[in-house]
Amino acid sequence: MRDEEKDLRVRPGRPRLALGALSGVLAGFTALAVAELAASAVRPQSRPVIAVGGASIDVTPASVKDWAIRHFGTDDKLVLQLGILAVLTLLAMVLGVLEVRFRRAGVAGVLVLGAVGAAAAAGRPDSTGLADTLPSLAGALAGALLLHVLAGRLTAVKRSPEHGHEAGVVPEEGGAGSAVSGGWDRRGFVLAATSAAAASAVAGAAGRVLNVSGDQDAVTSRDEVVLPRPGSPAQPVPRRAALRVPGISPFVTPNDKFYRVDTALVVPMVDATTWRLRIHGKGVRRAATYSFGDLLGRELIERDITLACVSNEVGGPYVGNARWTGVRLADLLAECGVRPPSRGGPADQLVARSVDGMTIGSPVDDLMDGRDALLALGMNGEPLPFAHGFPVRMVVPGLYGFVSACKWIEDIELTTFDAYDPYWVKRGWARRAPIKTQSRIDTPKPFARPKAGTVMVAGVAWAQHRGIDKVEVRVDDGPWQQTQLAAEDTRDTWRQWSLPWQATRGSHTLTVRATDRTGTLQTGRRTRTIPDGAGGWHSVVVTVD
Ligand SMILES: Nc1nc2c(c(=O)[nH]1)N[C@H]1C(S)=C(S)[C@@H](COP(=O)(O)O)O[C@H]1N2
Ligand SMILES: [Mo]
Repeated sequence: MRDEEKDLRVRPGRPRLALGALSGVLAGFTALAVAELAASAVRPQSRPVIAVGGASIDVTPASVKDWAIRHFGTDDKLVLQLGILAVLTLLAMVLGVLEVRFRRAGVAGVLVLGAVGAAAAAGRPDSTGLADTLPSLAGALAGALLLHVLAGRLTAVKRSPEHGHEAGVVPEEGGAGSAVSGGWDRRGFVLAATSAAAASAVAGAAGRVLNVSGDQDAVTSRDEVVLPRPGSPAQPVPRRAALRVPGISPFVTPNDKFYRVDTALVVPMVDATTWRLRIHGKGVRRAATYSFGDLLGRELIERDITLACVSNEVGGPYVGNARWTGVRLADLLAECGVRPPSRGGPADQLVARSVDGMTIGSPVDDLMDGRDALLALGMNGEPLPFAHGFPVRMVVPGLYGFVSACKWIEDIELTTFDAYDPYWVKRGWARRAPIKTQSRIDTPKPFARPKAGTVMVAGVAWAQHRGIDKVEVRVDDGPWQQTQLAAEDTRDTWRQWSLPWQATRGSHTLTVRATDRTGTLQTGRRTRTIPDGAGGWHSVVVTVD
């Protein structure tokens, strides 16, 4: 910088700090757009927001995660991504201002953010290596460059072509039509900003399209799956298993209504034609690898199984019932020479690993005790939806999803509970988590205002693999009244119940409790979801008019 320019440089006033903030936001936008485009050459999961989001899910304490699931449900991931974008926007504004105020500080900040994104991407459990850092690095470089250029325009001291004097000496901010004024290059700034914005929009849109079309092989492979007729079909659902009470959960949960709980910010899109499942580990005498075709060619069994999430609060929505088609996991394990500990096998834990690096551990004894532990390929008559684990997932009656229901499974390792803690266990959840007997009032809804007279109280109760034998409802502090149970489908499914209640005017509390087939009454002791599932009775307060 020439001395005269240094002398003439003016301290940026408020308007230019605002434009600095805008420059920061533009640089951030450019960085994300370039990263989007770069990710299409690597993989969608390597995008910085996804990588940082995934990493933050992994380091989030179990209680916070549980809170997020409770409050945002299946939208928790959207909320997380919007949160990250909001934080990034704020940081970008600050870095933009810093860059105008103290040259290079903002640019350095952008590069640091890029390094954070790159580190997060490389550290993801499903990372493919250094290539995953490319989108963050390319994005940060582009963002840093743009910020440097824009801040340069904002602090430029230039000769004004029209007036032929140093712009810096013009005291007030830009008069209309002057290219340079108040110590900044207005025309240059507008030109750089608009062209960068336009180029980024194009790059970002192109990247998005490429990232989506990269999933086409997976979509095609799913479209082409024809599920053979199961060799061992499920018995038809008894007609009287489904009560006709308005507001009760449908006996079979439709796929698009089935709850979804997982850590995947981007649903893994797996191509079934290249998918493989490996079974190996302790006590596996014949390690084996299966293709999707191998599994489809085996005898398929079809079973109704109710799946429940350990994060489901008393009365919560994270439970669903579906008809699953798949292969019996115990057969596959036996083929590989696996013996359960009860028959002298050395491995007491089966760890399932998914393509996105999730690990889920189940007791080998449970999987091989005769229950219908499945490697499921089908859900309610169609191939698994991508969000529910296509091409293959585990489903085990009687165990919470986090210790049994690995989606997008690609590896099964036999090990011991002593030797390995899977994902959720590392985060404070239980190693073993059989389903707790639970019941839920579906109707009336909390704070409903039914009319006095007969009000149908109805809902579902579940104790998978034990079965439900009794459901009782209490009005206020009255006696427990036995409800009418719908027919049982199987002991692995939930059971509907109903009670016609002669409702009297005023506010009332309805409470439900179930008894399972072992004779055990659902505990009334309220416990948190962590570490092994919520306990307690579900209550609903209604006002009868
Ligand atoms: N790969 C993978 N599998 C997973 C999970 C996950 O986060 N990743 N979450 C588990 C949990 S906690 C539950 S409750 C079930 C939920 O299955 P669903 O989303 O199909 O209802 O999937 C299980 N399988
Ligand atoms: Mo779960």
